[in-house]
Amino acid sequence: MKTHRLFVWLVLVTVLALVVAACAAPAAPQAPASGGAEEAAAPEGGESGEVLELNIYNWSTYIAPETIPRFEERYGVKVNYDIFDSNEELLAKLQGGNPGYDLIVPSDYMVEIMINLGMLEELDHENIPNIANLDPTFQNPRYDPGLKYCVPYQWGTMGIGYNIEATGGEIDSWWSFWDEKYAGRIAWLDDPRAVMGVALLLLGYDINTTDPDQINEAKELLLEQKPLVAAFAPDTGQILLDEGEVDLTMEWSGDIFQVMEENPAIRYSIPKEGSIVWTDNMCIPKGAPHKELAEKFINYILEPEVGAELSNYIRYATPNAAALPLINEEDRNNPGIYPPPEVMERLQFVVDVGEATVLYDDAWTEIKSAQ
Ligand code: N2P
Repeated sequence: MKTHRLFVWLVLVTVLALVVAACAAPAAPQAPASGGAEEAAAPEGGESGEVLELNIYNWSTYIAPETIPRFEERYGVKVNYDIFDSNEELLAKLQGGNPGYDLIVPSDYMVEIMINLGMLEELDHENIPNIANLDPTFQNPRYDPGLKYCVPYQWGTMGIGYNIEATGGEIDSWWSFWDEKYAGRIAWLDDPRAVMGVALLLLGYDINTTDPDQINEAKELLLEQKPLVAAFAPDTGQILLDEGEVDLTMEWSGDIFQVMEENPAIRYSIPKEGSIVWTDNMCIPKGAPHKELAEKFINYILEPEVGAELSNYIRYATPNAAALPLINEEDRNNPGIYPPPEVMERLQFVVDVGEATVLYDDAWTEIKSAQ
């Protein structure tokens, strides 16, 4: 009896200790779904010899299956990998303080915003010699001159993914999103600057306008079209399309090419009115616990074989000139992945619009909440 009570008491104390430990622990990023290397050779130990961890926060569908396990194995570290669906979500997650991430992947205009808010660490280029592998066009971007804070990861376009069996022909215009024939079969990306950018393009305005009247007109155009919309997809339009939930979706290039591999009815088009081109970047947020390891990871991604394997799997374009010869020929010659100059001419980059951001956010809230 006495032994039994002692046992119960020990169990209670242990449970209590576990609960207290769980509550005290900071919200740690989750382990990657891809799993980690079990037998890590020569671990990059911390001061007390424990295995170092790298906490990555990246977009969904944006890594190859081998990328993380090989890094873990090579450096004897463990990678925790979380995902986000939009630049705005990434900003919101970090704005109240870095919850422990070492590496994040914002797009161009978000890099600009984060630099201005003092949210990024400067990179030590000595730890990233493979920067030399980048194509010269990516070595000095407008949003981060001299790559002081970030290094390009992938680039691509935004366009229309569609099911050609449902449309009965090619789609080459954003106006098809206003075609009643697709009522309830259309998805936008849940991305304020991208969707407002399309409406501004159609009105003949700059996608980065700060003019309140033009932003208002773009909002009205989208409100008119709202009854036809099935969803504002959080970076999941390709799934809705693949599963037959919608016939047209706005999406990032590679996400559509990924589902096309299994579904021959799916197509991707960069509309004739123009669209958005973007570069996503590897950056280290202020307060990152493992800055040097993050720089090792950046350097690793810039290895030609690693970079090519990544792009060949996720089907976005590589900024890495040394990786380009290793890109599958089919993708290298695909105008949807590497658009020819005449298509590039009608593409624009989103830039930080400073105080006008609030006008976009307000318009977006109104559009999404309209019935
Ligand atoms: C991947 C999204 C690519 C990022 N799902 C677009 N900037």
